[in-house]
Amino acid sequence: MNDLDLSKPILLYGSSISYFTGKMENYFRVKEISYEQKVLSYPRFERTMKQKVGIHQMPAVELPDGRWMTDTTKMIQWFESKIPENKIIPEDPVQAFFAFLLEDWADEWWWRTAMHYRWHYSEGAHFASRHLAEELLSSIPLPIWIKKIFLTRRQRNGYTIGDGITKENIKTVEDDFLKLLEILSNIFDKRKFLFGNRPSIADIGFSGPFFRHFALDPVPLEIIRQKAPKVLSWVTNLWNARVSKIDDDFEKGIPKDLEPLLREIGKVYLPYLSANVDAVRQNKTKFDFKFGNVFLKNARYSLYRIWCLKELRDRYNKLEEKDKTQVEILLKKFGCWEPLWRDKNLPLIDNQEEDLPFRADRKMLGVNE
Ligand SMILES: N[C@@H](CCC(=O)N[C@@H](CS)C(=O)NCC(=O)O)C(=O)O
Repeated sequence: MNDLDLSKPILLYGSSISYFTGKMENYFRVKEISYEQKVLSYPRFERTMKQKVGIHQMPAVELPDGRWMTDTTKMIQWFESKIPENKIIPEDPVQAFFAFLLEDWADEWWWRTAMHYRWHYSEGAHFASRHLAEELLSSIPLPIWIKKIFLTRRQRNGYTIGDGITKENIKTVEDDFLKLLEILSNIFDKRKFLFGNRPSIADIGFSGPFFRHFALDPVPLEIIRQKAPKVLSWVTNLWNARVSKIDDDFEKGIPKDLEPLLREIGKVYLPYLSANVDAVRQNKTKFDFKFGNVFLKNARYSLYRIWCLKELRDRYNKLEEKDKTQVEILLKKFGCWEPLWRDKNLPLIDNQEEDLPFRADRKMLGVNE
């Protein structure tokens, strides 16, 4: 049933410097879905979201018929199912599997690095705390300097030092980012987007960390300008892309230069998801994770990311046999197969996230505050 009314704009509630709000904006733009970005200030936004979708996080979408939605991953899938033209999900199921894997990595792994560059460095923290204080906390009658201190502490305690980053491991977190830039530069040297000259769900995923964070916050922006200007072009290319006007198709199969990204997923991200499974099982809200160069101390556990792992597995399980064989061969080649299936019986709660995008059970990190 098509219950999407596009005759009126969709409302997108969120901050104009938010990771996931920026991701949703990139999606709406490339897909030419008209939307109006709106700010609801706190504490009203938090109250309204909890009432409408069960938890509070950014962004939220309000449909013209009054329904509210949350979670960019499931919202995008919902819009894609309602608007079959100009798809950003590749038709080739094997390609689609890997595009979703890249999207998940962009959403869940690069969040910490993005928060680090924004909140650890005073240039980033000054800019972002002032912006958020004025944008989101305007109805709270306190001086701006107090709001700035509050926001900076909240974000550091929640997402940087509170999520595994220490003085000792900052370098490994930053080296991880430099490696990402190198791999992406090599790709965008040859074509406009990850799977070809048209954007896919993988590009939309990466717009999360890049559009409102790495390509906006002073410290990472300068690094990108100096070391990876091609990546900056990709950010603008995506923002300007309109799928309806692009005739190019995706490249065939999995382009060879995506392999280093997929190998990183196998080496670091999937083992991290597995360490998170252990932590949730033992109800350890903080856990250490060490792999190769990456070393996190007291990272926050996440029930939401257990569900992300389940989603990746479900996506594989739903493939036709011939595609399964091909995906398995590729996952094995990239070192992703074993960590994807390492843990049996994931510690999910009953029916977790089954009502997304209209109702959510868990926030991205920790328990629901
Ligand atoms: N999986 C969610 C994640 C949304 C999310 O975590 N958004 C951040 C802001 S960009 C947030 O609202 N965090 C909640 C908080 O800081 O309390 C999505 O895809 O929409």
